[in-house]
Amino acid sequence: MTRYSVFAVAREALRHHRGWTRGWESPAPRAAYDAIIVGAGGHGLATAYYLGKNHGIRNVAILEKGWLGGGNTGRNTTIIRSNYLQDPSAAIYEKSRSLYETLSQDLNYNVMFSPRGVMMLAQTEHEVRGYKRTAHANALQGVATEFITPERVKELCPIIEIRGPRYPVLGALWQPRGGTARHDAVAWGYARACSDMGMHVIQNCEVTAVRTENGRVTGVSTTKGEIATRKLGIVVAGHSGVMAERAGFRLPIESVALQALVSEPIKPCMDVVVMANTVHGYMSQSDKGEMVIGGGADGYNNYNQRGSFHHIEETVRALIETFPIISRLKMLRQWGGIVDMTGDRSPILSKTPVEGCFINCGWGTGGFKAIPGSGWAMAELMARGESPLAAEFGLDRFREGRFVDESVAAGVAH
Ligand code: FAD
Ligand code: PYC
Repeated sequence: MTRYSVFAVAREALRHHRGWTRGWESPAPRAAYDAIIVGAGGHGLATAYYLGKNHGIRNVAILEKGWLGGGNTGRNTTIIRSNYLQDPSAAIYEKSRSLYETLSQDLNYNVMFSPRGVMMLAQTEHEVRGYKRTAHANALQGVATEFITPERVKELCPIIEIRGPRYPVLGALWQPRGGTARHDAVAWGYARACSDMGMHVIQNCEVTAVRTENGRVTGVSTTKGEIATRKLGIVVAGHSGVMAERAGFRLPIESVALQALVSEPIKPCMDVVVMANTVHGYMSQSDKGEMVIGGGADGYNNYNQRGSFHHIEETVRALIETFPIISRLKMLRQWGGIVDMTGDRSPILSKTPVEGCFINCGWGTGGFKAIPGSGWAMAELMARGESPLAAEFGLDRFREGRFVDESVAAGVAH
């Protein structure tokens, strides 16, 4: 390789990086696509990727009203785990976690998957019983988790005060292969892979209406014009109710802002992820050294994609009891994202009353971890009309009372 070509490679790498982080230019939409996905968050992009990779459907557009990953995918606290209670949940979340293990190689894009281990602290007898039950269920499902003692908690995370005055640590549900990944890289990696397959990722393109004829989808109206399709996937998280209304049906979904904040960077002090659901806070340390902290959802339904002051106080106050060393940390930023909540805290991956129109939503406070598995299942559902991973997550379960209750595993108070 000559000196010049080394520079050319470096220049190309830089251009590529910039392209995917800032100046990505959206192609003009075609008149028609074999499939359209609404929403370029992780779930929409992963759906498109597996439509192409697993089912050979590549004449696909992903339409995004804002920018790539600008919704919850770029706002979440990146916790990945599969320690759910019910069999259908364990199946889809564990499929997802296992796809994360090799996602960087698969996409040829470093998503910084870090299986550092996730622990959910038990700080009441009720939680001890609940988490032991989950550990037993996980053993039957083939998901590697265990219930560990307070002493083991301290060994794994020395900064935890296990003898707190109000809520001592009584044990924890530990998943050693749980962890984190870089959220925006997940969106960028899937988007680049979709684009490499010839798909169109089109930003600043809001879908304003769903067009139908005789109960069947025929296309969408967008801020960039009319586009025809006979297969439509709605994957818009906190705006699912709004989009469903535009398609002419209703969803059992509530939208609410979920809060998070991040501290100034400090030296490495914690190399696991800890969730403390009784006091309600969770924390991990980013590669830059910031403490990434999550709080609860706002106490009222809303579409306000922004932080709220009282959550900083509540969340930090709760966490200081369990992590006294953070008491003098300065907080740098806070934000919120609009999550889509179902009554049983499980997702919806489903056909809809409009033929050819499919919906993927209801991941609520916990869908980042599910992106690869959800995309895999949604693509199968759209391509073949059914998917074993999605079978129990249809809309009909709300009518038939077949709920998949995951209110404990959801992990976040709401
Ligand atoms: P999004 O990323 O929100 O993407 C939907 C996209 O649709 C958006 O980009 C939006 O602009 C677009 N859109 C909406 N309407 C239209 C329209 N009409 N036309 C075109 N585009 C449209 N999950 C975890 O597993 N672990 C965590 O630690 C975690 N922490 C969280 C912390 C916070 C603060 C928040 C807010 C969420 C957290 N979550 C977590 C949940 C997780 O972020 C979401 O479940 C997941 O990101 C949802 O992804 P998505 O692709 O469905 O949605
Ligand atoms: O689902 O693990 C999770 C989670 C953590 C914080 C928000 N959601």
